[in-house]
Amino acid sequence: MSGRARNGRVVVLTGGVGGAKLVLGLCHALPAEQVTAIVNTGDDFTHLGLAVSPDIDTLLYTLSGKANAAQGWGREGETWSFMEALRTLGGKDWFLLGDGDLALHVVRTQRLRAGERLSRIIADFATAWGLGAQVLPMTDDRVATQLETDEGLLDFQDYFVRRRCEPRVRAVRFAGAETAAPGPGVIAAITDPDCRAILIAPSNPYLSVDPILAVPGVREALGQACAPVLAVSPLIGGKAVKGPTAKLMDELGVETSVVAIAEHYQGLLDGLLVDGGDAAVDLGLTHAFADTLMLTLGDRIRVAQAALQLADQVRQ
Ligand code: FO1
Repeated sequence: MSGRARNGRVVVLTGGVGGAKLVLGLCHALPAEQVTAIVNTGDDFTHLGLAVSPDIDTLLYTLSGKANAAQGWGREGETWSFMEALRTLGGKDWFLLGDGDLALHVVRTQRLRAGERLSRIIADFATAWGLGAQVLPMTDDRVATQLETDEGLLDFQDYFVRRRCEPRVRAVRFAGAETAAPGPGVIAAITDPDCRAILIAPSNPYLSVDPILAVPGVREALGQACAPVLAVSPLIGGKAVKGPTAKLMDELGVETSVVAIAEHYQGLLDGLLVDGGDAAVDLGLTHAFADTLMLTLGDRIRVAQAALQLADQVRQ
């Protein structure tokens, strides 16, 4: 492999909380300008008339040092006057919008209504907050993740936040995906000949990564990429760190194991970074082991470096 490629860009397909940790680690392991995050927008929805983009915002907050690390979403030091006032008026209060967070939604909504593209707006937010990394929405078109459940068809945030992932899921849909176009820069980033590695973040494969893969052209571009495609397993010792991954896998009739993760991404991957707790498995795929739990910044950098090392190994 050429030195040029080793120094090239790293592209990450990511959802919110877990993925943002890996992207932050990469921004410390490399010059942040070499990192491109292609972000799930299937969770986006309109709430109280405002356009909310949870995964993109989690990336923006995490990379700009504004994230509420304990919560995983929203801003550190947030205040909640808006929610308190909303409750006194009987407004919908199941989805918490902090006062500072609200600014992002208001500006995004106003600019979208004026006809601007989501990708342009997010690029401007990233510049305003001094981000080195590129944050690219998977699409500027509307793709809505929906869950077929025992309570009927639920929109993503209805299922995830309002119903706390309690309904049993039978299938996951990405409404609008068939006619969506990849966001500006998405295909170019994946097929860039100078790209060093394409990483699939340890985000929920079914809810956070699959919507990105459902955008026409993305899978094909991954198949044509010059760079190796690697995933970081979202499981640790056969369990999900946080969120509904294990419950969902169970409900979809998939064994909660790293083997199932490898099978899920079959045909896409050149390698898989697996947690050390999942060591005794035969994956039929190039893989490496690392402690993939990302509690501290040091952990995030370590996992990023382990993923890059595996990518460079696969390329040789
Ligand atoms: N997650 C929650 O569990 N409860 C909330 O009230 C909530 C509000 C919220 C507001 C803005 C935002 O950007 C994200 C928010 N999230 C909330 C997180 C989010 O809905 C999910 O974590 C993601 O969509 C899943 O990746």
